[in-house]
Amino acid sequence: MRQTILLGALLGAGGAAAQNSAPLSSFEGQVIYQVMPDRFFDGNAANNAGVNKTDLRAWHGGDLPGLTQKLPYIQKLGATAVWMTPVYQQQAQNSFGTAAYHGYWPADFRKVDPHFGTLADFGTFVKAAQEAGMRVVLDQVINHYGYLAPAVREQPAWFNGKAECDAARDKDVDCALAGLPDLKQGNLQVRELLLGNARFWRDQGVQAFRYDAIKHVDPMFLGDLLSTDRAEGIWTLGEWYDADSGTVGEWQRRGFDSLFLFSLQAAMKGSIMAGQGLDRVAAVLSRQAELPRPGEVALFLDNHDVPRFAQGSLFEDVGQARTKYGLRALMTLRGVPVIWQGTEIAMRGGTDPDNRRDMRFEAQWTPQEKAVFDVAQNAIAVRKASPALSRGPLTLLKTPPSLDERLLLFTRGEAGGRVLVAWHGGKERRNYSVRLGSIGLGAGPGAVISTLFAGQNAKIRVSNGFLHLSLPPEDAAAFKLD
Ligand SMILES: [Ca+2]
Ligand SMILES: [Ca+2]
Repeated sequence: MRQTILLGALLGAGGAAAQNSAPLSSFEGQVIYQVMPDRFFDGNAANNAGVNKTDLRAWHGGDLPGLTQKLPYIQKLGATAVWMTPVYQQQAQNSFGTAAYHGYWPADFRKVDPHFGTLADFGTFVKAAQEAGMRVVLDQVINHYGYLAPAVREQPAWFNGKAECDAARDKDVDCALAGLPDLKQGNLQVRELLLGNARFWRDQGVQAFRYDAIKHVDPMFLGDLLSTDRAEGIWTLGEWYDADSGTVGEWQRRGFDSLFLFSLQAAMKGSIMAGQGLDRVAAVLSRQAELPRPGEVALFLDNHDVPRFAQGSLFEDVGQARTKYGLRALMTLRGVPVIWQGTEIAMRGGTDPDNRRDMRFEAQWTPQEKAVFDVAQNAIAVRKASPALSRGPLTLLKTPPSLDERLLLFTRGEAGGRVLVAWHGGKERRNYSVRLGSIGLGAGPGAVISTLFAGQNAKIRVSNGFLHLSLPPEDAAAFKLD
């Protein structure tokens, strides 16, 4: 398989040349807000055919005009980019009792589904986002059509069937994902269709693509697609479900700017929400060297495909408190944080479609939800104001083994502009004293340094060769060292 892929990269449509000449696109320093338009905000009731807001499997009426209307909200949170799940024309019918509200059952890749609005509405959104200084990340489906898309009947040669699946060396690639009509990217018409789709949406002015289900796509085709995107300055973010650092690193080398680091999401959920040791997070961070471009990797607490982060506690107040911890922690990491709509208010919800409840805005919030938003907004602002937190290298400090389940320490940035980060999993407020030499930190004695986060009582002081930390329970803090 690896040999095939290398060959693909060499033979790809100008791939090697493009990679050498075009500057790498970068999202380092960005904060992405993920939106599922149908579940975000309804800006035009005239396109609400078949809408039933009492059924989580039906269309709910959210659309592109609604997204444009709520851009100031996203800006107020502090995000700098918007990733929207697909807005293509979808199959008209339900499958498995579910409508195509989520956007992953395309019927025509170059039309906007009427539920979402028109191509002109898309253009209006892109223009409004750019005028607000924000980038647009568009979800791209390249693996399949919707179950009932007309193309499936009209173009049988475009799809892998049972014979192709049976003969496949890589079943993940050539067999249907959840039974979806699986595109044969080796077919020249399919290849031209998909490369043309990317060109079509690049021409609408987007800055980045989030590519869906890349584990299931012909890797040789992917290499060619990525080199054309790169030549056009498009940032590419791949979704390889459950990817760990090794997989992310491998695909960054093969042409993606970024992948979602699912292994870190799992570790953060376990450590922050489920009370497992922080050594799980340290174990993932210790694999940074496997990432060619660690500053580009997409980091998240949850998304539309996994249960909501706050759902990890049976109790709403605990879920809210630990979501504050999670949001602060996320903003201390190296990479590109991605916030799924509603996580900034600790929305609850189990597996799909319960994790896709309608977004609620300020007027509908409880005081507790407002308090989570305030923490999210402040944590994002702190990150954006700090070159070390937004772009600096991450250096893991060696926590004493007796403390490594409840204390995670690292620095961000370089000498002269460093920030010390401390995640504390303990259930109670605690003071810790750690010998500077043992954690590899060489700072002189100094005054008390307070946390950068608002409304948090956390402080450190260096004296007599020790780092003394005073930390609130279950929270992440950041301290400007020099
Ligand atoms: Ca609507
Ligand atoms: Ca496939």
